[in-house]
Amino acid sequence: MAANPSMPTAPAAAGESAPAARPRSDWTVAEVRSLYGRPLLALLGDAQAVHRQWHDPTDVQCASLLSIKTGGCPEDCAYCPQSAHHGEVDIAREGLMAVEDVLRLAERAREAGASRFCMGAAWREVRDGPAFDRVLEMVRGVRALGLEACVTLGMLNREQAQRLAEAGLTAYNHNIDTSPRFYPEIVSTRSFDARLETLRHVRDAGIRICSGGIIGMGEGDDDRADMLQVLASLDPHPESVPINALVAVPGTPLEHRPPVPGLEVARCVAAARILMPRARVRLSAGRGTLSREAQALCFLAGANSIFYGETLLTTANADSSGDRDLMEALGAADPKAAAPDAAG
Ligand code: SAM
Ligand code: DTB
Ligand code: SF4
Repeated sequence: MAANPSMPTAPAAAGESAPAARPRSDWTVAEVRSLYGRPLLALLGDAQAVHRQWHDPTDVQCASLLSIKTGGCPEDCAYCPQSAHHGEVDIAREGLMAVEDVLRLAERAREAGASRFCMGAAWREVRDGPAFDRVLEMVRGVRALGLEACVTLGMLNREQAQRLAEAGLTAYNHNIDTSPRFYPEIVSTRSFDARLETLRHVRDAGIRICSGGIIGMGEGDDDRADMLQVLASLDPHPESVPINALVAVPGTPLEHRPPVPGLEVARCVAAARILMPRARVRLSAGRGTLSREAQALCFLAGANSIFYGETLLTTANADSSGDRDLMEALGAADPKAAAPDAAG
């Protein structure tokens, strides 16, 4: 069937029961580039319609982030302050945190209104042993607090994904970061395909996928479109899609990149919403430099999750009291009243 750029769904296959339509996973590069380049007002309008069809527009999930192992990472990701390759970055390296300390912070995040707790480690990959066992303990503890648990630990093999699933992990964050074409300009120590392989292990273990990327690293609109095309080709789609605007950290090779204009973030969010209608699209890093109005536009474009709390992993996040004011001004539902997510 000929594809309509503003039609995110394919008709149900013969014999398939309701819902009558399922999201498409067969978007071509040309289709997505054309969608991405549409006039902004038309794109935003369609994204808003798709968003209202699949989601309660007042529902914005608050996720809290914690760096459980900081700095000294052997990978050379150009954007990342935690890479050991960027010796000029002012960062305090920290070993893996104790389980009790993590759970205390998770409890505090829950009291502040977070429903998901995400833990990040500056590892290239998971290695079996006491450190991984400790992370599994953290996952069990976070789940026991009634929170969704997400971790981002680098590459995983099949068995490690299975062990995370058995510990009750809700989602695994592993970003593809950018387009396959631009990727080698940003990371040289691992391949784009290796990212996809870890995502397959996560999916096969029955864990939800959180995967997105970063804009503002010097890529073009076609790279942004191609990144979304890869994500939207995963079948099923990632349950959550973080859209990060680069936080240009002094001492990293990307330190002089200018901030991404709010309208460009909104365009990327809108395209992600149309391509992956069921996903939680998370307005992630870089939100702190967006105006309230630009953020409101991103929520209208279909963003329905934020990182909430004073810090991201190592950099400052948007101010929490400002976030509470913003949510109130927008009429978003009180996150403290929200039930754990059914899908994202
Ligand atoms: N080491 C693991 C990995 O790379 O998968 C997990 C931690 S890593 C810090 C998690 C993600 O944070 C990266 O994939 C990247 O998309 C995002 N990130 C890191 N530094 C960033 C920055 N300066 N600005 C925006 N996003 C960033
Ligand atoms: C994601 O996509 N963004 C978060 C989370 N997943 C792990 C990380 C953002 C990191 C921003 C830079 C920092 O604070 O170190
Ligand atoms: Fe390491 Fe992850 Fe940072 Fe890359 S993004 S340097 S893998 S912590």
